[in-house]
Amino acid sequence: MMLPSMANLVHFVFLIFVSHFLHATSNQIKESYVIYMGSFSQNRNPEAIQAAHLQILSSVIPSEEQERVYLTQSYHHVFEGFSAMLTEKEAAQLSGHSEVVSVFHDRFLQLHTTRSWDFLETESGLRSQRLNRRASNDVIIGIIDTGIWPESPSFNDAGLGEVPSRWKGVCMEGSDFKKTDCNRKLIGARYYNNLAESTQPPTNKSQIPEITSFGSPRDSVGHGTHTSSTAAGSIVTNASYYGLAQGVAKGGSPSSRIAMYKACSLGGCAGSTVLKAIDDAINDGVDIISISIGMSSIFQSDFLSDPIAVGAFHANQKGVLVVCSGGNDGPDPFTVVNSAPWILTVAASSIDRAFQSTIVLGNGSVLKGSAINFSNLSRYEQHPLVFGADVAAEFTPVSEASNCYPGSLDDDKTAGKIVVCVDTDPTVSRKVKKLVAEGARAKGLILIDEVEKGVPFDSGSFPFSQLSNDAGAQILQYINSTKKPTATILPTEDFKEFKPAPVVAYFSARGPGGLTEAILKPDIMAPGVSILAASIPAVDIGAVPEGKKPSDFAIKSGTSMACPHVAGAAAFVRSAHPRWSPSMIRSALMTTAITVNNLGKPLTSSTGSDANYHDMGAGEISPLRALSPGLVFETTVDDYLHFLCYYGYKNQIIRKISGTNFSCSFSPSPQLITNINYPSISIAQLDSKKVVIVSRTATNVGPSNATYIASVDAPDGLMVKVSPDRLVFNRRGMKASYEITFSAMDANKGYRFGSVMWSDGAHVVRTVFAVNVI
Ligand SMILES: *[C@@H]1O[C@H](CO)[C@@H](O)[C@H](O)[C@H]1NC(C)=O
Ligand SMILES: *[C@@H]1O[C@H](CO)[C@@H](O)[C@H](O)[C@H]1NC(C)=O
Ligand SMILES: *[C@@H]1O[C@H](CO)[C@@H](O)[C@H](O)[C@H]1NC(C)=O
Ligand SMILES: *[C@@H]1O[C@H](CO)[C@@H](O)[C@H](O)[C@H]1NC(C)=O
Ligand SMILES: *[C@@H]1O[C@H](CO)[C@@H](O)[C@H](O)[C@H]1NC(C)=O
Ligand SMILES: *[C@@H]1O[C@H](CO)[C@@H](O)[C@H](O)[C@H]1NC(C)=O
Ligand SMILES: *[C@@H]1O[C@H](CO)[C@@H](O)[C@H](O)[C@H]1NC(C)=O
Ligand SMILES: CC(=O)N[C@H]1CO[C@H](CO)[C@@H](O)[C@@H]1O
Repeated sequence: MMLPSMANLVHFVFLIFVSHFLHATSNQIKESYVIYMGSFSQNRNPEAIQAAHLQILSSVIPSEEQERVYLTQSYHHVFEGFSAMLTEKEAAQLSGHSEVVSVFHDRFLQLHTTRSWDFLETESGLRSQRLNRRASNDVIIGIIDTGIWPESPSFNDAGLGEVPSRWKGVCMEGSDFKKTDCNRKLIGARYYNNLAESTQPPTNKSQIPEITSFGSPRDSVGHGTHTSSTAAGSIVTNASYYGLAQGVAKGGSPSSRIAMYKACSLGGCAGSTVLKAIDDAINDGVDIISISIGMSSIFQSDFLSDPIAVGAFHANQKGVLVVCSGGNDGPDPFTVVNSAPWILTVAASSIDRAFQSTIVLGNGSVLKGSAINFSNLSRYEQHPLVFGADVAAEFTPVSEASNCYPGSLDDDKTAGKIVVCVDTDPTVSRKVKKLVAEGARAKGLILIDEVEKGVPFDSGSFPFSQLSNDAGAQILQYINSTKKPTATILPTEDFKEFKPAPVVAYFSARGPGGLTEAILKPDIMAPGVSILAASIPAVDIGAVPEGKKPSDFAIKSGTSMACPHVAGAAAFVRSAHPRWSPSMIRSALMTTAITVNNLGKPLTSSTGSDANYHDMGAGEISPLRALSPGLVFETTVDDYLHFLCYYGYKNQIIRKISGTNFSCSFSPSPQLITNINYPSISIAQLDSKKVVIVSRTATNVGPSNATYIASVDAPDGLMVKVSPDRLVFNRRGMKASYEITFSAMDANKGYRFGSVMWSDGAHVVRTVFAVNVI
């Protein structure tokens, strides 16, 4: 027998020690888990359900730790489940329980403006004519977000009728929020205790734990106030951000009601809390739920371990449309989140408003930068100009100083000067660069950053402007060409009717979806760059220009801002068609979306290349056109159950989720997902030697007698044939089916994009497709 060497022995002992240690800790660390138990089927009261859940929970928790038998959240309105603090082992035990569908880590979800603490936005792309239409004011939009600032003029209820009698929601009070803060616009407000705050079990063990809430529905972040007013804010004339973007501010559906579910704080939102908010919102009676939050695209989990996907499924089953932001992790492919087929997933675009801040160089050159700043510098006074690399602090790499890296600038050399920095290191955000320049007592900052230039940054009163690479090269050349370079940065001006617009925002998350490529995601695009909407009064020093009152409005960017535009548009469509199902509304918005910009050219992404359907979904929303789509593609709950089946979930699980006797008619097969009656088409794999046949069923929602003729827009080498290519309807509500045959004889490999259009002369019904040729 060979003796282990001393070193090996030590290593061996060490490993035993470490694995013991890891074993022990992984069995002791308690983390928050969500235990999802499917549809609410039995006629039990909440107390009985909670008691049953506590019993299940106590079956896995050792008797000496019974104080942990405590539900941090309890779901018992529309679906069943709870969240609790568990060890990994206990969680695994619960996932084997016969009544449990899934057990998942209670992850923190992000507000989809995470990159937009840097960002800004403009005015709603929804045009004004439609306000003149007589719209029902019975549509209720539930917003799951950071709370609301009820005093904002956007939430005044002038002209609104009584709160719809079916409304079952509440207006929860807090130390700084009274029942009277709700009105006929803001009809409900709930808040939830955060994960971190709810980990303390109750002291009295014999009590059925009652979740004691504290806090307030009031927004202390600004995000929820902004999204709420974008979705359904009342009309506010002469709104502006310190004079910028001046005009009428209003939500996508100014006649709709708002209910706020404050599940998030500045740091994000616990998934368990978001799930609770969805359960409450459905039960309260909302028609549409707007969620501008999601998982990071890196941590996407499967549909049944994603609280938004789970909650949205049940919402859809109850006739509630759920609209979600697709995330800000673009422009790489596979970054879109909230991509379940029962969610309306939103991408972000720019609008036709630009914020420019002019730079005047000492030699007389004028450069157009992009920024929102309230610079007090004047055209007539020049300031010394330096490149960051030339004013590096001692022992600092020049590359760091050229990027305005924290600590990289020599204060003595930057004080009183305008500093120029580049953006070759993406780890340092614009916000940080601005703080670095400000901290180094610079007079202003000029940033050379081609990519983020399209999303103007709000630097408050610090003079700031952002240049393209070309203009940046010119300014660096100028600095080199003269002994005493100088410049000034003028305050921002906004330009309307900026062209081209809309343009896909570079940050907007892209398809295809990471979980399945057989559903085309995102679904649709809406304004999400530099959007003006209500906010909380600014609290940061420096954010308020000297001598001004804090603004009631703010300019923000992100798919967070795009999502409530679509929620508002959906409410608008619903107010005209109260009986339409969520999928009919989604179809109407998607098949009527616009794919050309205000120059009459195909929509582009921020790099200038043509945008494809993985960038923008079906295109930019057009709420007015969505009112009369002609035909719609209805996606039923049964379709979604088949989706789960094709995706690979077991019958038994699907029955629990749906609360029905559903039975899969086919074995799991990702290809079959393409056949779900969705208003767009995605083929995950098209073998160039084979054909794929996709079927769709259209429902006539236009005039009774209508004949639609098909036309196809297909890329070179891709054969697309529609059969029949003529659909005849003779009544409203009538359905007609057709097949589309795809074959890729000569098409290049990779994703190819196109569309099928049905037209009756008055309506054009556009179904976009993405086909992956292999
Ligand atoms: C615990 O709660 C029960 C039921 O509400 C009550 O009867 C009992 O007095 C409480 N015990 C303590 C220690 O507060
Ligand atoms: C509109 O707002 C601007 C700045 O906020 C103010 O100077 C102006 O007087 C206002 N105009 C009207 C008609 O209220
Ligand atoms: C601009 O504002 C700064 C402080 O915010 C002040 O020190 C400076 O004097 C102002 N300059 C002009 C020209 O008003
Ligand atoms: C400026 O001059 C330096 C040295 O003379 C040179 O390395 C650099 O490339 C020049 N930069 C530009 C933008 O011309
Ligand atoms: C200022 O300098 C830049 C860089 O050398 C040059 O491109 C530009 O033409 C100059 N402008 C004027 C008005 O001379
Ligand atoms: C499921 O099927 C059983 C037996 O066929 C029936 O008794 C039960 O009511 C059905 N349940 C539902 C939800 O349809
Ligand atoms: C539709 O066409 C049928 C004949 O095909 C006719 O009888 C009917 O009146 C028409 N309906 C309308 C509303 O025009
Ligand atoms: C607060 C402030 O200075 N706003 C200015 C921003 O820029 C516009 C256009 O130059 C001015 O009109 C505003 O006064």
